[in-house]
Amino acid sequence: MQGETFWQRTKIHFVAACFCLLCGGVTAQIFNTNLIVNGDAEAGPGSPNGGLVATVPGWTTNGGSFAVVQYGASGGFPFSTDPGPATRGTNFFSGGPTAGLSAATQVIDVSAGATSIDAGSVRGALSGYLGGFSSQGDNAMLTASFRDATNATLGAVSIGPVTAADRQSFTGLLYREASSAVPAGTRSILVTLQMNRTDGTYNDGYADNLALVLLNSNANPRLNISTTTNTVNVSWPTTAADWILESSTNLISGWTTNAASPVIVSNQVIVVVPSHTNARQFFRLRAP
Ligand SMILES: [Ca+2]
Ligand SMILES: [Ca+2]
Repeated sequence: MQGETFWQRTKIHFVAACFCLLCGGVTAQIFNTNLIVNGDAEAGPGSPNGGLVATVPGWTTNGGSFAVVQYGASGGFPFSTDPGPATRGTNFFSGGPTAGLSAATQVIDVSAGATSIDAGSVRGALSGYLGGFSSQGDNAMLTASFRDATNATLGAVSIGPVTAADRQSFTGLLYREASSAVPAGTRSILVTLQMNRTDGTYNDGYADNLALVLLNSNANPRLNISTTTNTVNVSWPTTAADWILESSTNLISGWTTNAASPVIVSNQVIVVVPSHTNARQFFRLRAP
């Protein structure tokens, strides 16, 4: 229950019950948001045939033949209907036409979160879709390396590779996620996307929708509540838009995902709950 926020409501009046929630006084921009720039491969051009593109915004390509390719490109690439992200846009990352090993990196400055990181309250969640071509073993890996102020590596978290067996030899991309505590002393994170070729000439390691989100247990979103005659309006900041609202008639058990659909107004996620459905109801947010 630590770090969660609860609200208690009665038929007569509403009582704000806030437990275990502390504001850490940190810069919120680095928490609860995807820190990878252009993780979806949509910020620049995509090749219609698997070839190289002029630029890959946000990424530094480290040799190899790192490429951005359109779904459905000619030559045998994933289609928009193949396994992969539900929202996949136009492009994905690829190992490219010639190299056995292709890589791209980006460095994320997280020094603004130093206080919380050094207090040990921050976790890094890495996720993305990784894949390959048919029965070939070509694959992709994504690694986030936590580095101190001198760029020495303190730890890492990675996802992949997704094997041909994982894909049951279908062309496409599968979701993977992993998380790790961010070590005290971390000031930057080196993100490395690496594609490895095992078959043929083309490097068919594929990736899309890559995300690195830092979660700060000392800066969990706060729930707000307001009422009208017939409704209870529960809201929280859009910086935690992917958190899940749960409700129960008691604090001990019975927590279920609230069925009401959220709407976003300005910088708030709002869930409107019909009033007086229960004599007492509690709400909490669960991290995704
Ligand atoms: Ca994409
Ligand atoms: Ca290949």
